[in-house]
Amino acid sequence: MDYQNIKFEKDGAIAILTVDRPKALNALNSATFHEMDHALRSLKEDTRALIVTGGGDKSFVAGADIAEMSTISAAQAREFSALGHHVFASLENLSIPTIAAVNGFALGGGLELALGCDLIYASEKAKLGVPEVTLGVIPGFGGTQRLTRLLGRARAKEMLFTADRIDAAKAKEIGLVLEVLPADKLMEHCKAVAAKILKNGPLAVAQAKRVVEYGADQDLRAANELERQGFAVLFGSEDQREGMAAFLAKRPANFQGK
Ligand code: DAK
Repeated sequence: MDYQNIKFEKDGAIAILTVDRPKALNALNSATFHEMDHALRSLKEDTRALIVTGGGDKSFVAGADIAEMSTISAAQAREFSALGHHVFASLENLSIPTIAAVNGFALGGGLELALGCDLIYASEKAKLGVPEVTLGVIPGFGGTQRLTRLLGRARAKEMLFTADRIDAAKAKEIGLVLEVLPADKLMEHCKAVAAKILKNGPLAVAQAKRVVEYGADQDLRAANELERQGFAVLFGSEDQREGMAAFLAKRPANFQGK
């Protein structure tokens, strides 16, 4: 597929998906969602981490495309919402770690995109918010729920009700982003985090992601059962043998993801 709205590149084992419509501050229209869906489906086994960012120097993603949304019917809105939900769920369900490099505006659907990633890092220039109520709607791609799970009800409501655009420092203070970096160091930092993860057992990282994701929505007893299962499954892997043998032999582990 020839992409018009995204860039999809590889840097070793790291894939980089750039939403690239700088003229519209990388707003997400249906075509962009379809391209993202295609890109995520095309990921091969040699890709071990994914970084998502925005093209140009101003914006991560400034939301769903308001021009496209402005005239759609309720039925089309349901379709559009389903498409966004599908793409963000695909992102969330990837077994590899995903990192949002928030390089500028992350508003509405843009913040929802970042929330679909495992780790969020932001540039000092980033501005984050959910301004949907200023448009007479609410987030439609899972943002109300992911934001609440990440920040708790009160902070999520504050952001949703006020539509405030918060800066990166405030976003870090409330736990929305993990670290704030100078703009020109953001990608370097995200790649360094990915590289650190790549040294670890890929099956173990995937299990850690799975049990956190699925466990977070369950009670502690059920969630701990998930952990036990994940733990046990890894003892059937070559990586577990290799990781522990390497420790005992005082050498670095050579994980094969098997
Ligand atoms: N959609 C379409 N175009 C956008 C856009 C957006 N979200 N954001 C910016 N643009 C376009 C602008 O229209 C402008 O285009 P031209 O006029 O040059 O043709 C160009 O990008 C540059 O923007 P500005 O000239 O406005 O640039 P500024 O630096 O002055 O301002 C800004 C930057 C990010 C503060 C401003 O552009 C802005 O406020 N943008 C809108 C931010 C926003 O409200 N985002 C949330 C969108 S709502 C649902 C599904 C999804 C959703 C809800 C329901 N269902 C189906 C139920 C989600 C909704 C959203 O994400």
